[in-house]
Amino acid sequence: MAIDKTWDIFCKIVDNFGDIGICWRLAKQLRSEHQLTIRLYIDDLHIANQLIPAIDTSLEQQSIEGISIIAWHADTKFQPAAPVVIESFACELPPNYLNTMQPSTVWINLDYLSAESWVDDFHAKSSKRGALTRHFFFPGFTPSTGGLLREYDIVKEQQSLDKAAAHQQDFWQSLGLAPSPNVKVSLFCYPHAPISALLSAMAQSSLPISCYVPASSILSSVAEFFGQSTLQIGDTLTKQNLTLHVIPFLSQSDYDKLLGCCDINFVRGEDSWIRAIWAGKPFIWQPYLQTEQTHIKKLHAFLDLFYADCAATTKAATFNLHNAWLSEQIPAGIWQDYLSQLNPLNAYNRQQSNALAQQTDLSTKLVIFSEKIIKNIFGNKV
Ligand code: TRH
Repeated sequence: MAIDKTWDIFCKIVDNFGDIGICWRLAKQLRSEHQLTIRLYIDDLHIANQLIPAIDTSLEQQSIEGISIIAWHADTKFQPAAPVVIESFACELPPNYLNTMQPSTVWINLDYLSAESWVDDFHAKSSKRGALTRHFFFPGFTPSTGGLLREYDIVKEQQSLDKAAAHQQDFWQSLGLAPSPNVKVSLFCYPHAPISALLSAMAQSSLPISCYVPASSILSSVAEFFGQSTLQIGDTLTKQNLTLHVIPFLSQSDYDKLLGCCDINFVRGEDSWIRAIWAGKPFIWQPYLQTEQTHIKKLHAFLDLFYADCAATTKAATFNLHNAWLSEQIPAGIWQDYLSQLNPLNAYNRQQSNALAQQTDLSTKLVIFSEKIIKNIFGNKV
């Protein structure tokens, strides 16, 4: 029996860029590293366009970087389901597509990432829906989960960027900036974070800080801190020991470079969080706000797992800054303590990045998982 290596991925953009950010990376990796044919259904091409600038929002179907991108709306005429279907983040497959699925279709719900211990038990469970079976695939940090989204060479690339001053210089120049000798901080966060308190702590730092802010919904808070009504891409502002640069919203690969070129990365949600891990630099993660303090549980589960073997002083400085970032205040002392731990944190995060990169990555696990199910159904006929 010939194997059809087509996979369908469904992406519903709830808000922000995480859903499409993850689906786009996954689609590209499944194609380039696993030679699969990918049809990516996206429900909001306009938001996707900000992350994938090559998208023509007027087209129903188009091919970008070898991925077939299809507009998903109420009138979409679906082709028969591919042998493997990824429903990202429980986005609910449309009924007229579900009708084309067979009992043998491998239907995988790709869930959100969490470091909580329950993930190990829930990963790879399944439930029946009529004649169909829906499998629950949970990304995670331990070998018994679905793993982390990681391209084959990303860690190596980030580490060589770290050693190559000339490549870093090229990157800064591409943004119209000179390389800075200061402590370099990238800032990507939700608008409810205590942004003004952080900038104020940076301004009072004992070390000079260069902060890089990709254009996003936080610019009005940043403008307010500097007493401006608006900010433009390309603006540079200074206050005491802080110099802040407003940079464009970058391509995903340039954003990776920004993370690799900075000394501290403030990241959020899911995808930028994972990228900060692969950058191997100290980072502060702001989880996506959820009800019932779920995001705080998620943050603490991650900090406990990731920093389990970290020296007590370094760990305390890291936990304190994360907790302050979730609150309304960042006392200057907490920021200063964190700065004093940059060297040990750098070494520790690099080591953790290397250790996690030894585990099988999420796309490979998805492929192994689906092949196993197909073998169970068809036996040696495939
Ligand atoms: O945008 P987010 O807040 O996405 C969130 C989370 O994924 C959350 O879990 C989910 O529930 C919610 O969406 C719906 O943060 P995240 O996940 O980091 O996604 C941002 C994407 O934007 C990521 O792919 C990196 C990318 N990015 C760039 O490409 N260029 C940039 O300049 C920046 C700042 C980000």
